[in-house]
Amino acid sequence: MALDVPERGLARSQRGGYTSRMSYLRVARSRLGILLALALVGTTPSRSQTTTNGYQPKWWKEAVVYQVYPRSFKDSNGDGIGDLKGITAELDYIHGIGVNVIWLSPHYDSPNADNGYDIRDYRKVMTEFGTMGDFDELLRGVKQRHMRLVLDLVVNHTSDEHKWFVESRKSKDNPYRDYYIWRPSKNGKEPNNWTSFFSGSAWKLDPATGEYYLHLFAEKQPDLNWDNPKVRHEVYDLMKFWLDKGVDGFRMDVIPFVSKDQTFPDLPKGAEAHPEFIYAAGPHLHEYLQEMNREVLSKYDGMTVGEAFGTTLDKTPLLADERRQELNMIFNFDAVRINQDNGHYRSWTLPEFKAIYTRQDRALDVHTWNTIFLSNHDNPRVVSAFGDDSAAYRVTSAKLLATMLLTLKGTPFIYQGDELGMTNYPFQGIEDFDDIAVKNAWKEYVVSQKVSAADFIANMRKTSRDNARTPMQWEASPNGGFTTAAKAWLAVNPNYREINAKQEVGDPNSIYRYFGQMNELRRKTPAFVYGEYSDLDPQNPKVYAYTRKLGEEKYLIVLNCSGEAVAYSVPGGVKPGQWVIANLARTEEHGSVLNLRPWEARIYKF
Ligand code: TEU
Ligand code: CA
Repeated sequence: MALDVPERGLARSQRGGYTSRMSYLRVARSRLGILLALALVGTTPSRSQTTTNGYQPKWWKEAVVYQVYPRSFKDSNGDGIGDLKGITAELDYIHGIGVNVIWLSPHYDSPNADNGYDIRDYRKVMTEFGTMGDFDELLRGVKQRHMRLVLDLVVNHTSDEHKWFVESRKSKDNPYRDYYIWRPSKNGKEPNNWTSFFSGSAWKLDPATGEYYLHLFAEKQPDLNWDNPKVRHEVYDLMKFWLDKGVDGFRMDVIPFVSKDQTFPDLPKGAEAHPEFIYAAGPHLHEYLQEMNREVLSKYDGMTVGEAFGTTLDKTPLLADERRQELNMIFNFDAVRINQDNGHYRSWTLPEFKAIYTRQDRALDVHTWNTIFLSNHDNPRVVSAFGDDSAAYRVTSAKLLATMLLTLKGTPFIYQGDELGMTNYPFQGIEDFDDIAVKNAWKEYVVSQKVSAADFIANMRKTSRDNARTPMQWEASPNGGFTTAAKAWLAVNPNYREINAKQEVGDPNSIYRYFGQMNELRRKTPAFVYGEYSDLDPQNPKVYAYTRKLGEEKYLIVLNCSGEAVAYSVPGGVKPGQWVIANLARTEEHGSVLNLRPWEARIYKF
């Protein structure tokens, strides 16, 4: 039934800004809508929603999300590992960035083969992170500050220590056998040539029954069999368990991979380098997501964002067009991975980068919402990858990236530490890394294929996920104030003496404070959320200049994405009084030429 997405969480979404002005009306309208729809069962319900620039307003379209990677956020008990109490203690710090949603990377019981993305018990908190009581306290603290909490839903696979898998591997007739994907060998080898993202075959021979199980990630992350309805209902139940506690939705880990072609053909020739495009194209994906929506999501006012690795832009509406009732939005990898191909660093140009956002804008209509992100726990630090992390330009370029992130079209995601301008880590050798992806790749490339260790490390210094996983830098004390232990689980970046939260919270010119200003500006500027996007100068190799227009309001965002001064001509010019914000001291310029300093970002309003 084409009932509008339930608005019953609206009472919670009245956070000021332009949402609140409309919310009474919307509550009234949605109740009326339900009555009307009930009265009109069998006829086509009419949709008389107020739209903004064609978009249906939703709280999650207007939100700014902050991702917390609990292991590296803050250690409260001196064991060297971040924990839930540590997050609760710093909620004011997070609130001070001006964000309104927190996405928590996995906090569930896990043996940590992949830092919590290998779950042993979906209803238990990881012992190192605390207790369910600590979780409830965190959730309360988030709500008290009028923020929302979104969890990581990792259900393409579990840990091999999950009780389902412990049972499943015991025998071919175990009741849990069909919870996972088991196949006999083919001609004495693996069932097909699928590869794992963490090196080697995606199949592992299990001695107990002499069959192979599928694992698209680590051996300790067996893939669940979503074609088994019991598995799907287990997932729906655990989702309800957390939603009923009051969490506000999910980020869904590699969600397009859940449906597999159970005939398991080999990867076609040419597809081997990027198997994600095959893995994301399973036959029942949309059927399962629509079922999940019907059974769970449609009953809550949560938000969902699918990590859609392997989903091409043309397929995005299949997952996120609101009329299809699957997910609210997805992460598209084109921008964040512009600088690497399959883990290998590649150089890129600004016109290539800008073209991605224009393509996204053209491919997605008013029914499909987008996300904007340039970093997370799987990618290098944003300022190192997209800005300039040298002493001269780190602060300015990090602020430029904040300006961009918060004014492009889509819900922005900020990764912890990026609000401080934290940088990549100066890795020297393999012993500096923790990530299973790096360790397995070392065995594959350096040990087996004799790739030079120096080349391997040089590449990982630019691309490794551990760059983003080093602990948060809270202050200038040992270990950056992350822990009182002698050693953190992963070394703190030695630049913590200059780059840390204590310094930045107290400095009105810091990156942290600039994020706060930009978020405040965004909150009162619907044009940055719903406004039309237009790239003014796609071929310019140094300047990214675009407009966001909503009704009579038009904003110009000019970003000098280079370390050189650039004289940039604005069509029509700018006048005194049109300046809104900049990442460097304001210069009184008007006329048609803007003299932009290196990494300068400015916003004007027309
Ligand atoms: O990531 C999956 C993913 O698509 C990649 O970013 C992947 O991490 C990378 O290609 C490997 O080098 C998700 C999680 O975000 C990641 O942390 C997990 O390791 C992975 O799924 C498995 O759960
Ligand atoms: Ca701890």
